[in-house]
Amino acid sequence: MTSEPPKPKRLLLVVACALVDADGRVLIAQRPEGKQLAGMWEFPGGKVEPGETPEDCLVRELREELGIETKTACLAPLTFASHSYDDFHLLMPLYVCRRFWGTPEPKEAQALKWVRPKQMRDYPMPPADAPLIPFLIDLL
Ligand code: 9L3
Ligand code: MG
Repeated sequence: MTSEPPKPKRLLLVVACALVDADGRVLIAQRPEGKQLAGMWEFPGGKVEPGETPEDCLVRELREELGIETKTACLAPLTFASHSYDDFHLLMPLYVCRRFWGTPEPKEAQALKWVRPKQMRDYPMPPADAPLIPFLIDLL
């Protein structure tokens, strides 16, 4: 009997952002109840929609989720997360943003926290986000 080859997984492109304040702290957001990975702390961001660049997507997501404005030129790519979930493979570039307008507010019922990169280890993060912490520790 021959076994079936593994089914190719759907590829999901999500973009995330390390928003950095004047003090070198980074904003993390807690995924709300009812969502996948509820309760975990993540870098804000979301799925790239058809026709969007990753930078366009982040400008939109930061506006929708946090009510802040930034510009694509204020987003610097830092590294790339890649994680295989059971049903899809997630590719997630991480950008750093130090210049934005407004004060982040939880527009989607998520809790928000400004933390130093080393403190992030105390917060449960999704498996795609956790490996990004050392990059922020080195950068900041
Ligand atoms: N995800 C992981 N880390 C992040 C973000 C923004 C998203 N920093 C994962 C969680 C979901 C998927 O990407 O599996 C889609 O995210 P959302 O649209 O549910 O926020
Ligand atoms: Mg999101």
